[in-house]
Amino acid sequence: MGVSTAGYQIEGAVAEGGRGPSIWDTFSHTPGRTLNGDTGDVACDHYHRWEEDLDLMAELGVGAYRFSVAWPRIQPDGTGAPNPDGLDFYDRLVDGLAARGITAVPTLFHWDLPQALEDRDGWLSRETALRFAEYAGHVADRLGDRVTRWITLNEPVVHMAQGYAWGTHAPGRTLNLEALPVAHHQLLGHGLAARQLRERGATEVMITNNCTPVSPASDSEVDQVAAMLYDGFHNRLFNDPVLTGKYPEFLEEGLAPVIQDGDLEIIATPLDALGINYYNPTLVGAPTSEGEMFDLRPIEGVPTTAFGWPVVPEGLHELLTGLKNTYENLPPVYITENGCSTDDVLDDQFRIDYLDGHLGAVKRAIQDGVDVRGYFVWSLLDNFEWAEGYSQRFGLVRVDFKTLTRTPRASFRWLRDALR
Ligand code: IFM
Repeated sequence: MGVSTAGYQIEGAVAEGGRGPSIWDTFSHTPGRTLNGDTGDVACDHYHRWEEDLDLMAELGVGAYRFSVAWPRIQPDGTGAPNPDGLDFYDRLVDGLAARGITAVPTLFHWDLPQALEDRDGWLSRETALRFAEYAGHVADRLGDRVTRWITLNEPVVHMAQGYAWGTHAPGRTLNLEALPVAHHQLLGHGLAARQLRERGATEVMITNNCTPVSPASDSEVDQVAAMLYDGFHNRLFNDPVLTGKYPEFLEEGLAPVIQDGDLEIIATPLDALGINYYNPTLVGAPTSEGEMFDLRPIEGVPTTAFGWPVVPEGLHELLTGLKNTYENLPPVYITENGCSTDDVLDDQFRIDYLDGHLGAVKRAIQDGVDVRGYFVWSLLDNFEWAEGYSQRFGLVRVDFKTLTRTPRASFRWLRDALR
């Protein structure tokens, strides 16, 4: 059991320790991009308060901490020699975790691409995949003597869709289907980085995919086709190539221009585990307007989180057993994120019920034969929720964003007691 966070969402200190600008600095400082113009400039100030945050984890009693390394701290321009101050920060963090008996599980890319790389076309360019592998090597050179479990990318589907197709996240491009190369280049970066990590002693390398079980809104053929397309773009575009070395057939033509010989072998470098982020299932119907491929429908009759996301614990059981049935060679699975946003309250019974329900779903999946090795709550702290700024509170621990005071919620005590 662990907790999960991400660099830009909690660290702050964007101009300290030699850090270079990331696409999220640029995006969040562009008027109109984030709710209330919120930025990650200070966030939870974890960069300075990391010891307090590690103490909270120790009190909670978790065995693992999934955090992300900010690429712009390690390579301010996205290339070249690593910045020692940046590496030092994560070095101290890893030592601090070890001192508290907590396993470090770093994610190497959680969306904060160095702006200098975006200026050279970001993940639309194959070059970024090569740079990512180089960066992974630098981080593993420093941390690989203590870290053996690594995550390459976080939710490449969200980065592609929101960042490059729809423009609702950094870098804010609106390329629609022209964003497809971003999928391939991220996956290539994953495969290349996995090899760098292995060469440096990593024993558990995984990618974290955001997955959702997809259902058609009705039995009609048009709804079923729409659901198949959505499943293809959201789930299979990222799971198939890493687990089977092939893209879904209907996407092969669109991806062909950027695929080079040998790429799929690199992408399918065997995984030691698959990271899954699950939040909710998706109900899909046929498009209602021209130019669309599908229409996402509300799921009626279930509670919704503060974000408006439907709460369906059974969806996690369905997802896990579905993965096992689909992929013969499914490696062990970690739930690398699961959690909910709630109102700004300390007595968050809603979160307790959410976590309890989802842990029950994981237990049933294990009983049904899925090899689930771990579960990370999203998130330890309230944090910068991307385009939604500070409006969505996901933390077991409340953060007062004026004073930066941390206050454990009822869910923190519930989990602590359960873990004891
Ligand atoms: O906050 C995000 C996280 O960065 C990626 N997965 C989903 C979370 C909640 O939206």
